[in-house]
Amino acid sequence: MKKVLAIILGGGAGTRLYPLTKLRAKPAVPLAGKYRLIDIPISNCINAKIQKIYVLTQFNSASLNHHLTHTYNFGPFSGGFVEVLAAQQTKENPSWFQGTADAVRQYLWLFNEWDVDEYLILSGDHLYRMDYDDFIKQHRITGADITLAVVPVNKTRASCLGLTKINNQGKVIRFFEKPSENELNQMQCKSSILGLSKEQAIKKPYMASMGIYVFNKKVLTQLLENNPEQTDFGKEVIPNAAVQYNLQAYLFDGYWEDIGTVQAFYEANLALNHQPNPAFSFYNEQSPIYTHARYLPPTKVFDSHITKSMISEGCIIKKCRIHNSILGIRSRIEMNCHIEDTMIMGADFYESSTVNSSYSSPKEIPIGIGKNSLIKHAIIDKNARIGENVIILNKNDIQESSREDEGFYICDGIVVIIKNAVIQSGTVI
Ligand code: ADQ
Ligand code: ADP
Repeated sequence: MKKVLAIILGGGAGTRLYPLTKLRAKPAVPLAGKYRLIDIPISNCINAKIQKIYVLTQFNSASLNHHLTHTYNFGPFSGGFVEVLAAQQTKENPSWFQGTADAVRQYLWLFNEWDVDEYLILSGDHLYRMDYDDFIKQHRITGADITLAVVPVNKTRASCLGLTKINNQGKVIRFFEKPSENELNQMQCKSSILGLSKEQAIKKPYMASMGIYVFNKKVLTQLLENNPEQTDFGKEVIPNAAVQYNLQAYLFDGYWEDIGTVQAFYEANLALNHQPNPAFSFYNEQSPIYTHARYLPPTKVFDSHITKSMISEGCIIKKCRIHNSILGIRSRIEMNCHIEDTMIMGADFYESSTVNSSYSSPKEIPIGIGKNSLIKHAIIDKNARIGENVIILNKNDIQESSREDEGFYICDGIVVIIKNAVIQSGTVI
């Protein structure tokens, strides 16, 4: 795997995950209480012994750099690295990345300096565990120019993804990005071709692209240099490559979720609490998910009732009821709170005890959740200061609302309290 260079697409403008991307690049969005989105593809790479990793992002946020430099150190003799490449203006390219393929094209000069055989192109906002080693081995065995990972899906999911039509040899002969109803009818596959069982093939007759590709180095270079007008892999590069090149499909049959929208992100996080077998598990010693090792103290819980929840390190929880929720690192929950179906991302630091004991002025609301508060169906971003007796449950059942100056948004009916926001005592949302 020394001959593979991984390129992670870290996100465009970040609008679909806004306001979680207000103060950070998408790859740095916290996940499951103690991880960041970027930890998923990077861990999959490390577990497959791929150690040359670039992350392409639209803006180079401090939290992303901080996280990567403090987390991924391969040592001086391994040749491994994780580096962020942000979109930059040059004479030739006066604009930001125009799309996924354009993002890769703008740094092709750098990628081509590496003596590698393949580029592994990955998305930065997916939750899955995949053996890239097996993926690349299949690419080499079949002698493909490009291999794309595909998952079987049903009709509902199919229209939001790129769909493939595969022949008996596993070759992709057509590709439609997010097909219309008409196009969808032409894209049903005999899914059993790639080794799916008959029942699965009937339930999920479409083979969707996961937006994950292995390209032979020369092929990607030709495709991007010869077609400068093509700026997106799914919309342009892959559909055209299916006509000209040997494009193979690699079947992935595990859990895979694109968590690039607020709703998908919220649901995938809370699904981690599912019992007995959550669809995705962080408890896998063979292929662990890595993150920043923080040396935080154990969580302290006093007289609380906590069910079906994940509590990260360094939290302080007093006399509360918590159900189906995730508490991120350094979360602080004061007395008599009731928290349900909620993701609390925690805090980047601890405050001194003087701040914590004082509620005398609005500025002094401490980080965390103040006493007697009720929070349901919400995301509370890092370092938020929620006062006492606050109620957050989307009382008017609003689907979308932007109240940034009041410290929150409502996205798909989920209240999202912005990072560093201050919510005054007694507020009802
Ligand atoms: P989408 O997810 O809709 O479809 P896109 O929005 O282009 O495609 O995002 C792909 C990945 O690239 C995401 O991780 C995104 O954050 C990142 N990205 C987007 N624009 C970027 C930019 N300008 N710079 C850097 N990174 C950027 C794609 C495929 C479909 C496939 C789905 C699977 O096009 O065929 O089915 O992924 O989720
Ligand atoms: P994480 O634990 O989320 O991986 P860190 O705890 O290392 O990250 O810090 C996250 C960010 O918070 C860093 O950018 C750091 O500089 C910032 N930070 C740490 N302590 C404080 C503080 N007391 N006040 C403000 N920002 C802080």
